[in-house]
Amino acid sequence: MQIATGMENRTAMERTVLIIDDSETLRDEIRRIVSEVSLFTSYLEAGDGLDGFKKLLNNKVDLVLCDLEMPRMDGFRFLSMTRAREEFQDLPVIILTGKEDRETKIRGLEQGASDFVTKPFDAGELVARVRVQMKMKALQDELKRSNELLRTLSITDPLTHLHNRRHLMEMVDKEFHRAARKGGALSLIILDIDYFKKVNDTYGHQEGDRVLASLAEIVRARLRSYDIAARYGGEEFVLLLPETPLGEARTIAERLRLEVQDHVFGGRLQNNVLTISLGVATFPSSCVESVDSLFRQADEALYRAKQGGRNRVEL
Ligand code: GH3
Ligand code: MG
Ligand code: MG
Ligand code: MG
Ligand code: MG
Repeated sequence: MQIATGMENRTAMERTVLIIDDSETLRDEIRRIVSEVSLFTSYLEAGDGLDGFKKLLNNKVDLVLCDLEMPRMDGFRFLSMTRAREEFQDLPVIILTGKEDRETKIRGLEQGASDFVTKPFDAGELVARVRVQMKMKALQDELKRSNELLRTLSITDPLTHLHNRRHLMEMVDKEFHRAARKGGALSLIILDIDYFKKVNDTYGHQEGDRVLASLAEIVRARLRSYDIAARYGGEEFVLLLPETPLGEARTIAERLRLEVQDHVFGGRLQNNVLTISLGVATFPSSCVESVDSLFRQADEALYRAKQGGRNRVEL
C-alpha cells in the first residue's frame, strides 16, 4: 500500500478534509464554511475524481466532500474506486450534488455515499451533516477498538499474557491443516515446571504466579514471529512451531531448558534453581497423523522426561 511519509507522526487531534469539486469557487466556499467551525486542521483540494483519489491515497483523510459532475473522473467513479479498497470502507464521503433527483441519490447510496448535500447548499446544513458523519466515524472507530480489545482478551491468558488454551487449540488446528496440505513440518513442545507444587508450598502461591509470568517472558523472548506460545494448563506451556522439523524443535526446547535452569527468578526464590521438563513431537512422523496424536506424542515425551529425572528434553 502506498503511504506518504510523515503520516505515521500524525497526532490524534489532526483532522483532514478532502474537498473534490471542479469549481474552484465552490471549493473555496466549502473550505470557508467548514473552517469557520474548526472541524478540521487541514484541507486538501482536488478538481476531479482522479486527482481526489490520488490525494486520498497519499494522505490520511478523515472526510471527503465530493462533487458528482466533474471532468476526467466523476463522483460516482470516485466513490466506487474508494469503496473497492478495504482501508476506505468506513471513510465518510458526502456527495455534493446539484441534482436533487431520487435516482442520483439512490445510485450514490448504492455506491457507498455516506450522505448528500444538495447545491446550492446551506452552510448550516453542510456543517451539520459533516458533524454527523464525523461523530458516526468516531463511534465506529471506538466500536472497532473495543472489539479488538475484546478479541485480544478472549485469546489471552491474563497472568502470563501468552495465548490461552482455547486460542492455542484453534491455532493448532489451523497450522496442522496447513502443514498437511503443504507438506511442511509442524512441531509441538509441551513444557511443565519441575516440582512446581514445592514452589507454591515453600514461597507462596503469589510467588508461584510470579514465576509463571517470568517463565512466560523467557518463552516469549525465544519465539520467532510465526511461533505460537500458550499457557496450556496451570504450569504447563505449549509452543507451536510451524515449519519446524523435529531436530530444530529439539534444539529450541533444549535452549529453553538451559535458559530456565540458568535464570535467576529472584524474589523469595532468591538464587534457587528452577527447572522444566519438555516433550517434543512433530507432524508428520510415524505415530502422528492428527492433532490429537500430536499432543499425545508430546505429552508422552514429557512424561518420559519427568520419569527420566526431570530437567530434560524428550522426543
Ligand atoms: P512435576 O515435576 O511432576 O511436574 O511436579 P509438580 O509439583 O510441578 O506437579 P504438577 O505438574 O502436577 O504441578 C501442578 C502444580 O501447579 C499444582 C498447582 O498448585 C500449581 N499451579 C497450577 N496452576 C497454578 C497457578 O496458576 N498459580 C500457581 N501459583 N500455581 C499453580
Ligand atoms: Mg461539477
Ligand atoms: Mg503440570
Ligand atoms: Mg505433572
Ligand atoms: Mg510440574
